[in-house]
Amino acid sequence: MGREAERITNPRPVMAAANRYSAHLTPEDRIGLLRDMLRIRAFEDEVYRALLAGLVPGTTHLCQGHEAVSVGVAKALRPDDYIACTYRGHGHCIARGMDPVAGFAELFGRAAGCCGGLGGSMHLMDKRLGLIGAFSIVGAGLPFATGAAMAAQMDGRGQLAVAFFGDGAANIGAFHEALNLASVWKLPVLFVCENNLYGEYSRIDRTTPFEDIARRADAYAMPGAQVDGNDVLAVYDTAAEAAARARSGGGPTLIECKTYRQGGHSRTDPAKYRPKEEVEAWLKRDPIALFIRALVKEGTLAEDAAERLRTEIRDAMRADSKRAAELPHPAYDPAALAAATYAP
Ligand SMILES: Cc1ncc(C[n+]2csc(CCOP(=O)(O)OP(=O)(O)O)c2C)c(N)n1
Ligand SMILES: [Mg+2]
Repeated sequence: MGREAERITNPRPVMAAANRYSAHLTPEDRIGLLRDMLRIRAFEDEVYRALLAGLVPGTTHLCQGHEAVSVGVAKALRPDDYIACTYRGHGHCIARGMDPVAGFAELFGRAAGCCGGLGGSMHLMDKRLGLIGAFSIVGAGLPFATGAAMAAQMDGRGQLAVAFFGDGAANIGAFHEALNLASVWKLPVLFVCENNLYGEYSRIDRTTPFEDIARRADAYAMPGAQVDGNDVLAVYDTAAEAAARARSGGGPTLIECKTYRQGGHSRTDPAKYRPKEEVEAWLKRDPIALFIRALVKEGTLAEDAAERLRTEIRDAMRADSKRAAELPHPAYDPAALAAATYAP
């Protein structure tokens, strides 16, 4: 069998350990990854506090527990790459460099928000950062990322697009259409599934015939990678390899990151539908604690330095949130806005 025929009939899983891109990261790079994960955690913790204080109109979907996915993938990207994310997208935006004040202001409905305060928690975006959209319709970001990848291919400058989505989205038609087209046209796109085992309040085994979303790559003749989504270096290795392939014309990759949301689905959901043992097992694998332990063990970081960093970042995030809450609301006339929006 020729190599191409073998590739089509037997797409190889990309193993995170096969290419140790992370071996080339400097100690400063590694501390930077930790810092970014801590910033996402602190941002989300602060959003929760603000929600309880009545500062967030609408809903929120927080990502505590998913930080290694956002940060590991972001590290593999160039500044001119594109990202489409979901309603659980704060972490992707912070990892990409969004100013937390612009994020908080958006959530609080203030004019200085990244969308002028009119989008809210589920719609953080910033074209200057390549954040082309956050989608509250499950699966809707995949065709957008595929379209951006098509534009990138036509421009020929080696850019790529990333679509972040959940395990539930892998059962939506748009997932299949996007993967199919991206494979046929060899588009430079990374389909990054954050498999946290739940779609809203339903466990994956009630909605999906198998738990390994990466297996679906076979149906679209693309490599399917499966990675520990709580291991930031493993995520980076996998994303960097898929990015190199995409940039050199090798087409898309489906990357499944096994992870877990530490809180409920949205707002104040207590998530009582999850088995206690399952929650405890995943909390023991907190991605930030795991990485701190690894950094301390390899001698890159002293234990007390990690705690100091955590406190420093938390305090800075609190100050940013406080600042955002003092900013003005957009000066718009709701009647004029409605007329402009709904007029034929
Ligand atoms: C097309 C569509 N169907 C249903 C919903 C309601 N809904 C919102 S979030 C969600 C769960 C999606 O789960 P998953 O893709 O695993 O992402 P997660 O929330 O776990 O990050 C559902 C069904 C929706 N927003 N869009
Ligand atoms: Mg899910």
